Parts: sequence; C-alpha cells; structure tokens
Amino acid sequence: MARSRSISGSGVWKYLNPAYYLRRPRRLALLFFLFVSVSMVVWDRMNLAREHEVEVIKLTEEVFRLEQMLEELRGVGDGKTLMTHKDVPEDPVDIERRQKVKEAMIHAWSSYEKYAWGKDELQPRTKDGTDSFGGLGATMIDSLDTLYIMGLDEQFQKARAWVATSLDFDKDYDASMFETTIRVVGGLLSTYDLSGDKIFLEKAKDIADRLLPAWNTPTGIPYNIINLRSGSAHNPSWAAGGDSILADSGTEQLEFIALSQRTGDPKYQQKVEKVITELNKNFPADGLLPIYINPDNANPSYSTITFGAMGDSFYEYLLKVWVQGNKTSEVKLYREMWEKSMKGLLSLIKKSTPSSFTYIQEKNGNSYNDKMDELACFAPGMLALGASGYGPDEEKKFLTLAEELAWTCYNFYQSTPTKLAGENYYFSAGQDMSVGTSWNILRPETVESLFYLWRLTGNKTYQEWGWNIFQAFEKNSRIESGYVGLKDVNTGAKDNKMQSFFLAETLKYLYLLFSPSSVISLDEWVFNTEAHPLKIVARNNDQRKPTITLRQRRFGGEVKV
Ligand code: DMJ
Repeated sequence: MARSRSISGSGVWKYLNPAYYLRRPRRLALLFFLFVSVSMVVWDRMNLAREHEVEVIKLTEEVFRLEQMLEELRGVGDGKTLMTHKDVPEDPVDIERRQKVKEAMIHAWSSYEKYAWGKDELQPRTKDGTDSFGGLGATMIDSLDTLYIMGLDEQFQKARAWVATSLDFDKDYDASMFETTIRVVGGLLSTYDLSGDKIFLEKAKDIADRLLPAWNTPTGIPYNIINLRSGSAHNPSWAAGGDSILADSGTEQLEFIALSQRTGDPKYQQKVEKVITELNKNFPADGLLPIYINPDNANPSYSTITFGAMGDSFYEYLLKVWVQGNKTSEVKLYREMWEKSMKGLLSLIKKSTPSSFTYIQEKNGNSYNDKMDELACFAPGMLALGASGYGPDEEKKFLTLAEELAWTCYNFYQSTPTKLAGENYYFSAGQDMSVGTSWNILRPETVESLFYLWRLTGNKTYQEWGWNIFQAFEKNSRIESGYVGLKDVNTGAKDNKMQSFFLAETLKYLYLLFSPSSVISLDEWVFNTEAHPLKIVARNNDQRKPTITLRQRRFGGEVKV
C-alpha cells in the first residue's frame, strides 16, 4: 500500500509511465503534437541561425574584400589577392613588392619632411636641405603626384598646405627653364589632373607665366635660363657660343600644351609648338639633331648627337606629344618627326663583343663614339610606347630593339659590384661594357623602360629586373635619413644628395611596375620626362573627341580606372 501510494501519489513520476498514456490516448496525441511542434520550432530557429551565420560570413567576406579594394585604391594593400578591373587576380608577390616600394617612399619623404622641409633637395648625410633649384620646393612638388598615387593622404595634405601657403615663385633667381618646367610645371599640372584641386593649376600658371619670356628669341627657340622675377633670359655660358641645348629647348611641349588645354589660354601651346615647327624647317632625313642649336637662326652647331644627356627628351617629347594629342592628324607632324629620328636611332645601333649587347652610339660629325649614357636608357620605354603606331613588321622590329636595349641597360646595373649602374658606359671591342663615369645619382631611366615594357608586353621578366634594381638601391643607397647616390658604383662610396627625381620618377615607376595596368593607364595618361602623368584630353581644336572635364575627385579615387 505504502509503495503504490508513493508511485500513484507522485505527480511527476506518473507522467513518465507509458501505461499512463496508453490508458489516456487523447493525452498521448496531445503530447505527440506538442513534441512535433516544439521540434519544428527548434529546427526552424536553428536553420535560421545557420542561414544567418552563412549570411554573416558572406557579408564579412564581402566587407573584407571591399576593405581590400579600398586599401588598394589608397595604395596600401596588405598582401591579399585583389581582382583587377579585368577580373584577373593580382599576383600576391606584386602586392608585396609594391608595398615595399611604398615603404621606401615613406622613408624618403619622412626624411625630407624631417630635415629639409620646403627646401629643393635633402642632403641626407648632413641632415639638411639645399636650394639647388632656387628655392621652389623641388622635392615637395616632384613628390606630390607620387604621394597621391600611393595613397599617402596625410603626407599629401601637408604638402598641399605648403603649396597653398608657402610656395612663392617671386624669386630673383636664374632658373633652368627646362628643370623648372619638367619638375615644377609638370608636377603641379599632374597633381591638378589627379586631384582636381585648382590650387595646383593656379601655381602652375604662375610659374609658367614667369618662364614664358624665355621663348622671346628671333626663332622662338628658347633661352635656357631665365630670371623668375625679372624675366630676363639667356643661355648658359658653357654652352657652345651661347647656344640653346636641344633637350632643354624641346622638352616643354607636353606641359605647356596641357596648360593651354586646362586654362583655355592658347599662348603656352603656341610658344612651344613654334619650337617644333622651327626645328622641322631644316629637320634632317635621319631626324637627328646635335645638342646645341642657335636660338637666333635655328642652325644646329657642330656638336654631339646623342640619346643621352642634352639630347634625350627632345626625341621623347616628339612621340609623347603625338600620344597626348590622341594620335590625330593635328599632331601628325610630331609622329613623322619622331619616326625620322627613329631611323636615325637605328643608324646608331651597334652590338658589343663578345656578348652582343645592343647599344646606342653617339655621333659627332662623321665619327661615332662607342659610349652610351644611362640617361639613354629611357629609349627602350620610348620605343615600346611608339612601336604600336607602326605597321606589324616595324612594330615587331622596334619592340625587339626596345627589349634588346633594356637588356643592355639592365646589365649596366648587373655588371657592377653594387648592382647599381654608373652614369655612362663604353663599349670597346672584345670587352662588352665598362663603366665610364662611375657615379649613380638614383636615376630612373632603366626602371622607367622596364615599366613600359612590362605594361606593353606583359613579360614578368621586366618586373624581376626592376625588383633587383630596387633591392640594390635599398642595399646601397638607403641610410637612416633618406636615400643617397653613390660617388662610385664600384666601391659603394656614398654622396650626400637625395635627388628629387628619385621620389618623382624612380620610386613611382617601381611602384607602377608592381601595380595593375589600370593604375595610371597608358591609354589615358602620358608621363612627362619627370614621370608626372598628364591626363590625355582632346586638343583644343580637335572636334572628334569630347573634352574630358577635370573635376574634383575623392582622394585616391579614380586614379585606377
Ligand atoms: C630627370 O630630371 C628627367 O628624367 C630628365 O629627363 C633627365 N634627367 C633626370 C633623371 O635622370
């Protein structure tokens, strides 16, 4: 009795006894119904949670991917794969290398900021600055677009503030109109094209107006030195008989045409185009001009013909004005002159022995000199850029020549103990190449050509060569307070200057060598000789293409596309 009372009496235990339900089928049904309902609710909740989880994971991945893209747009990728606009996954090695180059730029820039703020150039070993260009903040202006392209926003904004408040061109200083044009006018215009910020255009106009009197000569071929305050111009005393230098006189077309396009004032374009029409009057069949030209009668003086110092960028600009002018009939003359010059270049091509390195000789009258400047290493890039304007056979021929010359230039670096190139090389029979002037001042020409060849052929070898050159700079030229040149590439002895073109050109081309081709696309931009990209827009009288309106852009945006 006591036992049965305890079971039947316990309210809980009786519900666990199956017999209880067998005797009460309705309760059994209710219980079954309850069980199914609860199970369904639980299952539903769990499913929902799982779906949410998947959704959250997807969203997190998407956020991560977008963050990566944003980082890349700002130029601060962290080694993760990014799809380019063509949906081609980016090589993680490229991203890593680009990051390393960017870090080099940060080091160069912060050293300049710390020791030489506002000065033309940093002297890293004495930790001070020097005004080698008259106090125009050459490194500051030369660096603006590199900072912008690399997405170094904070540094860019600080430099912009300096330009707005402290950049003053009213200087009683005899400036090189060539250096001032390519670095200052070019740097400011490029930054305007990238950012849409009017302050850069205003400043570019200010300095260009100060340079304009240099073209007031009987022929329009400019004097190469001009006082920024008085406008009084002359040629350097060391140039033959007061002549103008070919490269200095024929390397302003891109910048001044761009300025006319952006201001709507034709006077800049008129001045610089007159130089070319004047030179074309007696342009030789081989398109090669000596480095000294008389500004009074446009006659070339008996002097060296070279694709190196003092000749180089004249030929570069003949091609690039054609590119800048959308390759239309308006600019046909430039292409024609350039093609003539390339015939002349072919006549200077020779092979070394025993290793058959292709090089460009120099010429004086009828005698040839087996010497090539590292400066002439811009030529492979130029040839690659211009090759596509020829028919298929010529295109192939010039592209092949570009690749052969690039190999020679790369070996200018590889052949020295420091793996950095000297300033020029001699080619004696049986001895291939040997360094002449043995300094290296952080020049960009070879990496510039590697950049073009990589962009135009897609051959990764050029990236490898560029990376090796970058590492040699890191090893030999990087010091705690910036980057220095070498007095001698054989010993590694250091000089005391961080050239502004190291930030404007060398590091920019290296960065772009490891960037997707949509970053400063060669279809939309043309680089001036100081590596400042200028947007290709319709020429003023070209009706075929609508004018592209430059507009204010978000920082770092639209540089890529
Ligand atoms: C730069 O100022 C320009 O590239 C110019 O065309 C040649 N010299 C330096 C770099 O070497």
